[in-house]
Amino acid sequence: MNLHSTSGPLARSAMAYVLAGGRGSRLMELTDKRAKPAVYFGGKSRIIDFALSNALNSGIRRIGVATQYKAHSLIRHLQHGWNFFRPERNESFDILPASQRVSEDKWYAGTADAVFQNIDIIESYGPQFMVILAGDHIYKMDFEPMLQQHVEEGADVTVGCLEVPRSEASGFGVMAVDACDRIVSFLEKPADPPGMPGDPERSLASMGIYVFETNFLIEQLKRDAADPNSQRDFGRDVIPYLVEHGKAVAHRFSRSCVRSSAESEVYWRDVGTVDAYWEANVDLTASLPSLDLYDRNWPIWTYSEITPPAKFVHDQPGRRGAAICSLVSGGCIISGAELHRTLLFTGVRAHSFAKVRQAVVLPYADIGRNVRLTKVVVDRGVRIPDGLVVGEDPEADAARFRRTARGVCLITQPMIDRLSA
Ligand code: ADQ
Ligand code: ADP
Repeated sequence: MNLHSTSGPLARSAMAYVLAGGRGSRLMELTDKRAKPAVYFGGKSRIIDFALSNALNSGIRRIGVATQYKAHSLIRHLQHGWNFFRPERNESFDILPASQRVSEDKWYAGTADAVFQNIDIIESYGPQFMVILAGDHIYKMDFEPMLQQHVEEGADVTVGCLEVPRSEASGFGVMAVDACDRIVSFLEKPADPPGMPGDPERSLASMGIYVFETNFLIEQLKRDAADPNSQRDFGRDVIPYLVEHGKAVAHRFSRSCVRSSAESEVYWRDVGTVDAYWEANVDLTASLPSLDLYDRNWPIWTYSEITPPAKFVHDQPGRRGAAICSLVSGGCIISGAELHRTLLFTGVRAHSFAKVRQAVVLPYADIGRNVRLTKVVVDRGVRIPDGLVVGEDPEADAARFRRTARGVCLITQPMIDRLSA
């Protein structure tokens, strides 16, 4: 087939396949009940909404989401928020739980297997390209230029990549490229990651984003499945194989990948730890955050509950309902409480005389009277009892809550229940 004959945006003939099965165990109790892609982010969304919105905003109209670990909350969110695709317009949105489709006793072994087990569904739609995405990163990216590069280069696989400090690179697939950005080596999570030529303290890391021509991908997945030594993983098996035996090309994540945004730097975050999660959320309260959620040209689609507007009550000395440098979602009532650099998700209540600083408060939490919170993440629906103080005594915090090395406290309802037990 002559790929160059493809006309119009390539995204329209692509299917995005979002891998959303991993737990994200470094988020600790935040992922006790939900998979990482279902974790709330940014006041109104969940983490997976970023990858899905990127696909949609890029022009992709076929999407599959492979789920596995604790998928209930994720599946409910997808059903509520992402059910507007219409088959009569050649659109589709499929939730693909590991459901023993191929073999009776197996979940998805690795990320490649999570695609392999649904080959029949992919073939039934017949997309020309597959864009494989991870469902657990916060970023904005237009996939059309990546698809174009894939076709122009005649690549077997195109891998999205970005530069990271070498000290952090051992959590990634790390690659070396030639002068034309062809990948010449790929090491999955190397203990001692190689630096870049001319910049030894930085490494070129895979974003876990891959573009393939569909028929070629299916061929490779079948080959991989027949290899008894394979762990059935893109990063461990499929990509290293193609670097050695085929043509793998790096697509650099850069400003040109962010079609219509005024961001001064490219934004990509893993938010894989409580610290990173807290920081990325609190960063949004900055006067000019590096992630622009207000860009109407690149909306982050999500399921949003119908709520009344946020309400602020009381204006007396010591009892002002106020939020400074904060994000407050619909349905919140701030009654005589003061918020500073804080992000409230839907339906949070904050009661009189409470002082809340640098807090990320998930939906329907309730912050009692006289509570003082600093540097916290409060899980969904947690009822913080009157007078509780968190963030002022590291030892007391560590004994009662999940306190990180950077001094952020994660507060869940079982932790609160234990206080009075
Ligand atoms: P990791 O993110 O560590 O590295 P992995 O744990 O396989 O790789 O997760 C990739 C994505 O697939 C995640 O979104 C996860 O939720 C999902 N996933 C994991 N196992 C799954 C399964 N069995 N079924 C369905 N979904 C599953 C990868 C690459 C690295 C690259 C980093 C970038 O392997 O090379 O550098 O992503 O973050
Ligand atoms: P506190 O007394 O600690 O400030 P309350 O729970 O008593 O907190 O709530 C106080 C204020 O919040 C009420 O006086 C009212 O203004 C507002 N409020 C609470 N619930 C509602 C509601 N359902 N609709 C509108 N306003 C409400």
